Amino acid sequence: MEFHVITLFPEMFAALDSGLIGRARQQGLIAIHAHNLRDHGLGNYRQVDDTPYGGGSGMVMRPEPIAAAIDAVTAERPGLLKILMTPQGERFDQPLARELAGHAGGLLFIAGRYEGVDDRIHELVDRELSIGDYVLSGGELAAMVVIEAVARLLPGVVGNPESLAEESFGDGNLLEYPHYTRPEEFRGMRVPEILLSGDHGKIRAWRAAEALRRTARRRPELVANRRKP
Ligand code: 9D3
Repeated sequence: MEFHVITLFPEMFAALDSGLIGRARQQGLIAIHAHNLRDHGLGNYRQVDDTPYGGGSGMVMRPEPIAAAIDAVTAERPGLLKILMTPQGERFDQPLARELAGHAGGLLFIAGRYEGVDDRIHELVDRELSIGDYVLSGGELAAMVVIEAVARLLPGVVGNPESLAEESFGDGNLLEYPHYTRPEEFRGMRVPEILLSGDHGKIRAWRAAEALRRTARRRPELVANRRKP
């Protein structure tokens, strides 16, 4: 799948050269292209922002450079789903990641800076997404979060498909059971005896109970909204 981003900071996307996503790029399973919005800036100063009509603090991104960048990217790739990253967008979650992973035509993200984009840009995009209720300096990190969450769901990106199926939010909507590895005792803390017992039926039941117990404690809303198996 192709991921495209329109941004004033294309160099930030080098962060996706590492790890699982970097390997998926090397293997040709995904491609990530960051397009510099400045290339479509206006005039000798390549202006991309301006003062808000009606007054107020901060700057607003002008619509023409964003529209020109969208047109340039989509001209050769008409199938891209256009996604504006904005604090006012729909909250991104795992079901939405799965939905976006099914969009074979690829994804185009618009990452804003300053106080936001001219409101008329909303007409040019298909979706608007937020990654959560906290203030970032721009949409770049948010776009990277979505790219990573979507890319891991694509065939071949995660080597062992079982680890995908077992992940939190992947099916039962609960947090994961606790994991342990060597040593059996670490700073006085023992690995739960049942995990050393070799009784896989009991282990499975213990893990299910632990997952439910810690989810109820830490994220009670996940238990309340649980999809029944
Ligand atoms: C001081 C102005 N802010 C009031 C809360 C508005 C504002 C505008 C632009 C706040 C943040 C931003 C930049 N953020 C994003 O572009 C963004 C974002 C975010 O900040 N949080 C969660 N998801 C996203 S997606 C894009």
